[in-house]
Amino acid sequence: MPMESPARIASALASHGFNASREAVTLIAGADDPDAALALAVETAPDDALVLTAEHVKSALDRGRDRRLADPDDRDDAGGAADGTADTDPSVSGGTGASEPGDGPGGAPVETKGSSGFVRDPDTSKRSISVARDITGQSTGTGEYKDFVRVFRDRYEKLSGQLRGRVNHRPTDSLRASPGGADAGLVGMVNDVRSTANGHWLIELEDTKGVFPCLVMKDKGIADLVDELLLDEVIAVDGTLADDAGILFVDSLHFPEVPRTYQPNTADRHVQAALISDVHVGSQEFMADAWHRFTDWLHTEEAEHVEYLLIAGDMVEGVGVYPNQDDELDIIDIYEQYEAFSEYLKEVPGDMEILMIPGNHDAVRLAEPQPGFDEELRDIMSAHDARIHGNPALVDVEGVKVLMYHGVSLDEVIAELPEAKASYEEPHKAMYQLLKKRHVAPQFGGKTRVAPEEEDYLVMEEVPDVFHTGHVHKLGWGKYRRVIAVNSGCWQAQTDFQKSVNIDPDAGFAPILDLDTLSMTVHDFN
Ligand code: D5M
Ligand code: FE
Ligand code: ZN
Repeated sequence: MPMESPARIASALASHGFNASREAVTLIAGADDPDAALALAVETAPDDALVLTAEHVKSALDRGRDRRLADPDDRDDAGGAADGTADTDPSVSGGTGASEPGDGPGGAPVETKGSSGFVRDPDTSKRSISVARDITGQSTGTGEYKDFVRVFRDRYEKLSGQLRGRVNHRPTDSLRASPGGADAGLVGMVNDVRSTANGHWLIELEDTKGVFPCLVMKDKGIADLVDELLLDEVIAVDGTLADDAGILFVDSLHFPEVPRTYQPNTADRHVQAALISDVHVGSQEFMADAWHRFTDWLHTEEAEHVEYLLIAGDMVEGVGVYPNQDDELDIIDIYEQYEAFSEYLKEVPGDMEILMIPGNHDAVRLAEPQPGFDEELRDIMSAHDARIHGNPALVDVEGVKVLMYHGVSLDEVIAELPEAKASYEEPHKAMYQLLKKRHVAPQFGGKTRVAPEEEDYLVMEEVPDVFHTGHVHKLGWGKYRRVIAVNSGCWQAQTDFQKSVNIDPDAGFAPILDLDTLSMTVHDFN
């Protein structure tokens, strides 16, 4: 990779202990001899500077030029290429100059020109980013039975609140005491779904008073909806009680849903966010080159408005996540993995806001909601001052509500539902199901581990404007009732395990979201 690559420059500066501003990197990249410019900037920056600014670079380059003018013998170590001599610092990698064919041998003065003549200057005063709800620091659950009861009650309360208007709910105990043949509604948590010998469906719904059997006849035209049911989700049904009031014949079935009339929020100015996930640093399959191309691109004019980077989990490959994972590790120590990740993060322009949540490969508890990284890991990743939150997290970015969730439950949704409703090829459709159920991980006890907390953090109390997940390593996006669902792919090439089960990952893509229009473009860095 040529020395003038912004990612290389940022990482070289980082190795000298500097976090650099985007303009500083651009100035160095645009110098005729970026390597020399970098050395000069490092040499002349104040000892106590944590961030290398454009001012530092400019004054370093000015000094370098003055020195060159004053003392011709000194020219080689101060941007020597500017005078067209062939024997400038041979340590500059081969790409220098070759990637800027328009410059000609005479070159422009070193101090002003960015690569592609562009200097970024974001107006950071307009930025706003905050997290509404996050388990980090709030975890109280001890894993006792009563904690599970409490979290399920909370789930039921929150979601039944969303469903109450839909049916004329009566608690299961009062249903049982009702006259046979009466119309009745029930809001309940799905306890069991099974098909009967005659091809009908028996759904057991549970509320705080008990369990009640509900029968969906195969000719009712709602069998399609039964296909979508997951255990432990909360739904509402309407129908007629049997003569002995012992069972409810279902006429209609309702999910909590995103209202059809939902109008998403948008930002007040043209600004963009890159939504990525599953970086998997530490894996032999981590695609460093694609990552460099991505971070280089972030320094270009085309990415001028990309001011936020949201990462939905799996920063590192982790250790002991899956059987035999060690064979595919490039870095075997978990802390060293985070240190390496932190270095890659430093390639991202210094002025960008980064927010990240953990995934199942990260060094936090596996059960969801997952708290954000502990102090030790935060320290390791502190250079870029990234915001670290739990999984899931509801993030407000300039008014746009982005629900970030790593996505382990997607494996479950895809395994349980028919292919047309949820598949690895179209991960966004599995996300639509979660939006419909207003819960990021409805089914308990399967692939998704759930930690019982004071309340159910996994309920979508608010409708998000954007739902951002990862985990399945497939790129897919679409709109569900005006809500954008995007699964952002990964930065890890196919692993042996994935080969063995035919998972063909979408690696090296960066979905870019316009926060003012909520439109998406995907950039390919392969
Ligand atoms: O998981 C990436 C995807 O691959 C996700 O759909 C789970 C699946 N996966 C990967 N490795 C395994 C193993 N060993 N068993 C079961 N499922 C697996 P990620 O967790 O991001 O690596
Ligand atoms: Fe992953
Ligand atoms: Zn994952």
